[in-house]
Amino acid sequence: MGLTLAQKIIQAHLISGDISAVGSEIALRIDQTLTQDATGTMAYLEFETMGIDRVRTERSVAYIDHNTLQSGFENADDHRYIQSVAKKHGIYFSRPGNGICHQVHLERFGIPGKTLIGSDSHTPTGGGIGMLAFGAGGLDVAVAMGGGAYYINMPKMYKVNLTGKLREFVTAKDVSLEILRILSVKGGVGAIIEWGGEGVATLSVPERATITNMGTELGATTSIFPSDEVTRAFLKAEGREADWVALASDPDAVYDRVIDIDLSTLKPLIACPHMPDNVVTVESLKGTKVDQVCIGSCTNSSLLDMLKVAALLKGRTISPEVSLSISPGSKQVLSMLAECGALTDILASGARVLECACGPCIGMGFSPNSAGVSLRTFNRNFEGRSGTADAKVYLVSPETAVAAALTGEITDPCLLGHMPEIVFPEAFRIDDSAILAPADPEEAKSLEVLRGPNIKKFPDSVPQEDAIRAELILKVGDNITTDHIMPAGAKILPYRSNIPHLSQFCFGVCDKTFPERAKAAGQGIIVGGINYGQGSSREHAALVPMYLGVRVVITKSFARIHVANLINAGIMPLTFRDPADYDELNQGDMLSISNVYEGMEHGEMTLTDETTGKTYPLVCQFTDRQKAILKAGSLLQYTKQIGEEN
Ligand code: MIC
Ligand code: SF4
Repeated sequence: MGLTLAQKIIQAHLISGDISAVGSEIALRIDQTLTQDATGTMAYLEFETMGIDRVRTERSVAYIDHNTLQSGFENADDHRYIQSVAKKHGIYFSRPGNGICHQVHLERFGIPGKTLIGSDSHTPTGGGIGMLAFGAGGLDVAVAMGGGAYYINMPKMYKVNLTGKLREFVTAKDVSLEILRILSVKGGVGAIIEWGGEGVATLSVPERATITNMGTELGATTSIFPSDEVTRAFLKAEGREADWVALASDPDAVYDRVIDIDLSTLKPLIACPHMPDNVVTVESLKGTKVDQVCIGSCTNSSLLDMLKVAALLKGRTISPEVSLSISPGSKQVLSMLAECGALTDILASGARVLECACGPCIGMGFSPNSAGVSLRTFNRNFEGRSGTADAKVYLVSPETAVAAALTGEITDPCLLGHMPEIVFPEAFRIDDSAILAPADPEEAKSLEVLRGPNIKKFPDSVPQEDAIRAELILKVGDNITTDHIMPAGAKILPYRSNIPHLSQFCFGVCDKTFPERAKAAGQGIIVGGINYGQGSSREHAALVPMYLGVRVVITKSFARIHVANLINAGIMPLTFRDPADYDELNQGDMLSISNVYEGMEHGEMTLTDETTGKTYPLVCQFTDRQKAILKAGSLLQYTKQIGEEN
């Protein structure tokens, strides 16, 4: 039986496990890692605790892209810390302003067939050039930098079979929104999505990267495209043709599910507030008044996207009612826009050009007006993420974004006439001056790591005991995102290395009293619905609840990266055997679980609600490694224990 492309790369990197046993734990050798600043500080603090001098990967890169406002000393200190730690330990450092991690990694470092993990959930962007790239918690990235394996459950294999060719004004973003419409934000859970079929050859690398990037919103483990002549041309334009290899699945590869999409039948689509899968046609919302339009983010900030935007804006002026921001994805993109004059066309239209960074996507400025309607080419429109609690954020393609910026209302971009022809350059402008190489091992020994006062000690974790008795301190519904659990934004992001300060904002979107109540309770249990912890990879969504005394989270189901982060932080994730039991529990109830260790072995525990006297079966499927991590209190403690034993 033939193998899928992902199975081939997994096979070539397999340290332990069985690729034919779907759902079982496998361990992978990791070739490359990336971090960004919002998760990076914590990841490097964790790496330092492991006491390893130099990274053991083929390539590790630290990017500064999320938190570039430097509204106080905190960001600047974190950046200096990351720069110094990178130099000392063999990690490349991409300076603030050089671009968004996923865009720059694709341009300068990604290699087809290699494995990559990144402390950012959109790391699967690398799948656009045939990398097997996963988003992970900071601690998992720290372990991989130290040469340790990356553990996942062997995913199912889905294939999206593309036929036809996109029509004018229908884009890769619309393909992403179409698959979200079909599968929903939990439809990819436990699966790797491979894009194949004759339609693949019609998509450029940036378009493929838009699609693999948004595979994250499906909850997929990752997404991947084959590496073909299109990939080769892209790498050649980056001066890296030598990194190219041809990669494809075997013709007789077997998939668990095949979804057919005929590209020629798609229409411009739009995701409505507040979920990326809330998708309808642009046409169906035509005439809706728009206050703000933002173009950029790791999903849609490539040179191709920006050239299209510039061509559509050329000679036109945006509506006086709309504020338009454009953030090119990298210094390469911005300088090429400047060189060919496209930047002038963008500026002449009335747009505001922002730094090459995440910016508004993570709520770093550009929050909409009260109850404002914001059309964004981003990948997430979770409630409150923009920084304005009552804003209505819609996700669209760059073309649809321009149409709204020009007319002041949601408009089908097809009404803009014809798409001007875009001449795509054969060679990109290569300038790596903002990527700093690490010191050589000899020089590194004498280098000092620079720490600012905002960097607080990593919080102590507590080993899971054999019996738990704690109050149900918070009950939440379905699809709770890590943006709900640990919000980001301009006011909070500077404190990503300061867990005590961050903790004041935990679950602020759902219940502002949570941090105080959790502290007062001493220890607590959270109950949630389906797909708990979807979205960002931020391990802060586990570390902060851990700091606030959360010992157990019981849900109907969890998102993949978050469940790993909970275990890494020593919080036990459990699920209801019967999802209907969720309805029986009330916030404030006193809950208990006894015989925890025995339950871990049998995969089942019993929850007693002492307030009502009722009992409920809970399910747990921990591997031996996960049980050991929970008993040790955290992955860090466990790694230390193993180190001491060896
Ligand atoms: C996001 O898009 O939510 C982020 C910010 O990039 C996160 C990482 C973080 O919270 O730092 C992600 O996607 O993992
Ligand atoms: Fe940055 Fe937004 Fe991409 Fe996250 S989704 S990496 S915040 S651009």
